[in-house]
Amino acid sequence: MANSSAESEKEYGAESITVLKGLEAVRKRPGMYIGSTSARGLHHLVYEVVDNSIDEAMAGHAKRIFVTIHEDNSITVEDDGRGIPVDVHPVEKMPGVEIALTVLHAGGKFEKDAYAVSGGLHGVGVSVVNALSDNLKVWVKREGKEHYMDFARGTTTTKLKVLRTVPAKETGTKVWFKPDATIFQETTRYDWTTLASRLRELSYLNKGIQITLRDERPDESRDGQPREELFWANGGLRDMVTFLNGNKKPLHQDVVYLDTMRDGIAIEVALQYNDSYADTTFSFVNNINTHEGGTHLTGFKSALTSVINKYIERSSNLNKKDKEIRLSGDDVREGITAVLSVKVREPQFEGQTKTKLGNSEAEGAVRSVVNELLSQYLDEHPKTANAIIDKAISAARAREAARKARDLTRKKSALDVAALPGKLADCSLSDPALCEMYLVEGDSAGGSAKQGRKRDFQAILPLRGKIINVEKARFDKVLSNEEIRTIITAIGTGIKEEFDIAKCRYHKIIIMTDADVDGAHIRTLLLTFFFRQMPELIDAGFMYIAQPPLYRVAKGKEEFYAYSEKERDAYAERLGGPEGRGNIMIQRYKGLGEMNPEQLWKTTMDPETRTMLQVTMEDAVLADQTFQTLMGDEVEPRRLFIETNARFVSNLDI
Ligand code: 0RA
Repeated sequence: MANSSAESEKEYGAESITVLKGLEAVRKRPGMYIGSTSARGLHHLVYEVVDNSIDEAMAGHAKRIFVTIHEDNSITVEDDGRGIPVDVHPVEKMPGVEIALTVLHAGGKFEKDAYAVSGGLHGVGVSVVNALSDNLKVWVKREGKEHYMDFARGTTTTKLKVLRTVPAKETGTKVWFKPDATIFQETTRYDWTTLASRLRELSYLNKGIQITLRDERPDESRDGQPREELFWANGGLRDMVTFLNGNKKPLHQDVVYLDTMRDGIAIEVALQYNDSYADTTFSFVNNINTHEGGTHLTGFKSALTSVINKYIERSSNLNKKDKEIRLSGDDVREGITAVLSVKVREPQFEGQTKTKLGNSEAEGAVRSVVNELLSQYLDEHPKTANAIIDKAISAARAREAARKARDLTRKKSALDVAALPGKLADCSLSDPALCEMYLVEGDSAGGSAKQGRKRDFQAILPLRGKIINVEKARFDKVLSNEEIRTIITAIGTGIKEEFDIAKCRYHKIIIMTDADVDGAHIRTLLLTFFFRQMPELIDAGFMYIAQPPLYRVAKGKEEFYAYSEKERDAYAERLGGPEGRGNIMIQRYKGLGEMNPEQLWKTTMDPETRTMLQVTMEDAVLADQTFQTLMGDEVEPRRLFIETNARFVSNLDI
């Protein structure tokens, strides 16, 4: 039975009023605490609970974590740590476990180990999960007893009690929760792949921890057997690099690996070069993917460039010409797959998405560690060192040759906004926050879009030529592609070193392609380009995918547009009514070109009624894999992907 608020006030005094206020705030503005109430926020609840178990494991007290998705999409997270404290807190006058689950930002109320660092992007604590759950139950095994409590929407429903005695060495915490469907209105369904990717990533970032994910929801393909996967990386980031290079050809067998402490910062680096031209570097701070980089990454990059240049200087087996070469950062990162993870006590996150490390001390610490240990590694592994410098030198040569061949001034002016491409039908407003640009496949659809658009805020850029596959070409070649240059120019940000998001001319860049295989291919090429060359646009939430309808269902003057077969059938049913289907016309759109301007506006471009997918960087590791799957030479995974839709795209109604 839930305590009435009057009753709990009497029992707990003033503290509980603060508690109620805190959790009320969470329920009122959940987005402030978990980012959003979409699928992303729903999954965030699990990460928030798991982060606590990871903290306990990072402090050396837990080894195993079990995450279970139950049939009703409720979740259990269990660990074998010390157990959340159950003794009554002298100031709060509540058991520790109750504080953790009902007081916002309760973390500081506990004595933490001297070297403990906390993960979690928002780091808001489990009380937020409690507030956003219909019910939450917690079991704590500690000091030879199993304790229990439960809650409803954040308020205590069963106060702490002892269930049974257990052997003293048996300790741990188990949390079960069922997300509140009135908060998570979009969906309460957990996605295996989303959870698995993050748990896999956490296992790489915290070597030795065993994380098991189990799915108890029925699935015919498994014949009633629950799906289960264990994530356990004894090699830490080494295993992550091997995983990331899975579809690529490594240039050396070993994964270069460093793992040490410096100035109170735990620093771990793994890297391996492959024969591609892409730079696949990921950086993390306290288990959070720092998409925007920061001081730690700056330290890593500058040390990498310097170490490789110095290695060349002192190499005896290089000719004079090679010895004189100066490698740039781009040269030494061509074909690299690298992961950098640091753990700092008080991270300062900055930037658009708060995924850029600001702590200045991290730069020097990472730089000096990489300088020392990477030089030493290369000296001790000459075969690996040679493979790396060969790659970097050939990158430098290619770049130099391309630079000489290119008319630099022409390139510069071509990317200047002053020289806006003629085929761009620009909008008349100039405030980027109001403006959107459609990248439209083909001239005929481009024509319809131009006529159908609202020209004050909608710009149209028809794409007709081939878009280059950026996975398989050096940057210079990418830039020489006519369509790519047009896109860069129209967006206005510039690219690479010159990239400046403040110059972005549209805050919505919408890819609009046909709903067929060619369309999916073009969309993927474009996404690969943006992911590789302008990830900041994805981070900023500027990238979208248009959703044109697949069917028009009409009878007389009544018409509906359907975005799936299910919808089509439902509309047909509705139009048909109890009298039968009569003269219902069903038209299947094979391409955007089959719609007239008015239809295109109504179904796909009108902000009042359209549905778009927002492209997110939620899981860059997975996105990179996805791009590789798509762009690699294997046909079957590509076909499968196109059929099952883009993993890195999350649903969003605009
Ligand atoms: C603070 C202190 C102690 C344990 C924990 C927090 C803890 C929290 C969670 C949340 C999920 N699993 C957890 N495991 C441990 C223990 C302090 C001590 O025993 O001295």
